[in-house]
Amino acid sequence: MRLVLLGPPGCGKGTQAARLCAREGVVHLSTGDLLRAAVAAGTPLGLRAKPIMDAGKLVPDDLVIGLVRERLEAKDAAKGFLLDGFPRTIPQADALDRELGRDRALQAVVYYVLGDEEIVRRSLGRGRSDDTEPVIRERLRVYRAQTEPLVARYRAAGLLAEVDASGSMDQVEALTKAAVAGRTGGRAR
Ligand code: B4P
Repeated sequence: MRLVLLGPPGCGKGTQAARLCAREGVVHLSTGDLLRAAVAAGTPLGLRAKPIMDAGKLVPDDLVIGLVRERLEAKDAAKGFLLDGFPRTIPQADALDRELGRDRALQAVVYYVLGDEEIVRRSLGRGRSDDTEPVIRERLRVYRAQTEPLVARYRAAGLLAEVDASGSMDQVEALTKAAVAGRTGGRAR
């Protein structure tokens, strides 16, 4: 299984990624989780990332690309991976294509569709320090400008599997499972 989960911030990518990885036993690579861990540990990367994340902006591409490259080159990622929250920009997508090459090319990009008001509602309920309403709305603005162009790119590549993210967690999980199985020939590996 070599997947990307794409969608607006707060649509539930992280929630579904955790469920999929637990079921399939593949590496779950969440750039948001890696960055929050760096912030909590007070590393140089974390110190740079914190004010950017708190403002609802994207951390610079070179920092995030370095994190992902290191993780994808680890041995356990050879049997499969699920990228949650990466790529988020065109340069990140270009770097990912270069890193994977033809041998490990992506099998599918699951694209979660959810309206802004439900995103605001869910994110406020999450209670993270970067989840105030102005920051959530800024993240949505940044998403439209910098991440949404990836939808057309992956659609043109025949990789996009669209999933309605408005239902319950279990409903979205069932839709995700069906979308992924269709792309990977039955079993999602
Ligand atoms: P992320 O950690 O990726 O988080 P997110 O996009 O905000 O949320 P996600 O979509 O995973 O939603 P979740 O499951 O939590 O990014 C955080 C920040 O890190 C970014 O703003 C950025 O600054 C930085 N960053 C990360 N990756 C980067 C990159 N590649 N480049 C640059 N910067 C980067 O779900 C949200 C809430 O909804 C939860 O409370 C959940 O319980 C609930 N929920 C989920 N599914 C639900 C459902 N079906 N019904 C009801 N509630 C649901």
